[in-house]
Amino acid sequence: KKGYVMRKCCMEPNGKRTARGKRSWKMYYCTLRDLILYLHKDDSGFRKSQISDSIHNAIHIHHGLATKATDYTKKQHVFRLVTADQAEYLFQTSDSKELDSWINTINFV
Ligand code: I3P
Repeated sequence: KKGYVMRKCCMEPNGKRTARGKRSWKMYYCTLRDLILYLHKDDSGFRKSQISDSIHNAIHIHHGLATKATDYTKKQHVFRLVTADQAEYLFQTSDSKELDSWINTINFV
């Protein structure tokens, strides 16, 4: 699965709250491949110029869990992803269909 999403970092991979200044929403082109969510700057995806960024922003979803972020009311169509290493992210998708599709893909991949 692929597509544009907005992402907010909430917790770092150690379970510590993401620091002020690093908590803003950013747009990425997201690719799910081999249990890894790659966040690219744009849809040129795995092109050479982007590979280091893609790897730097990679999120391992094995033993992670995606759920609708019903407690987050500032934006619509948002899900929360908690990873095995206790990182936590919010992702905003374009509509409710995309929201369900991302959640199901991440949880049942
Ligand atoms: C964050 C940014 C986020 C905001 C977050 C801020 O500032 O304004 O949009 O989250 O609030 O810390 P920065 O860009 O300096 O990291 P919301 O959009 O959800 O309000 P938070 O610290 O309460 O998560």
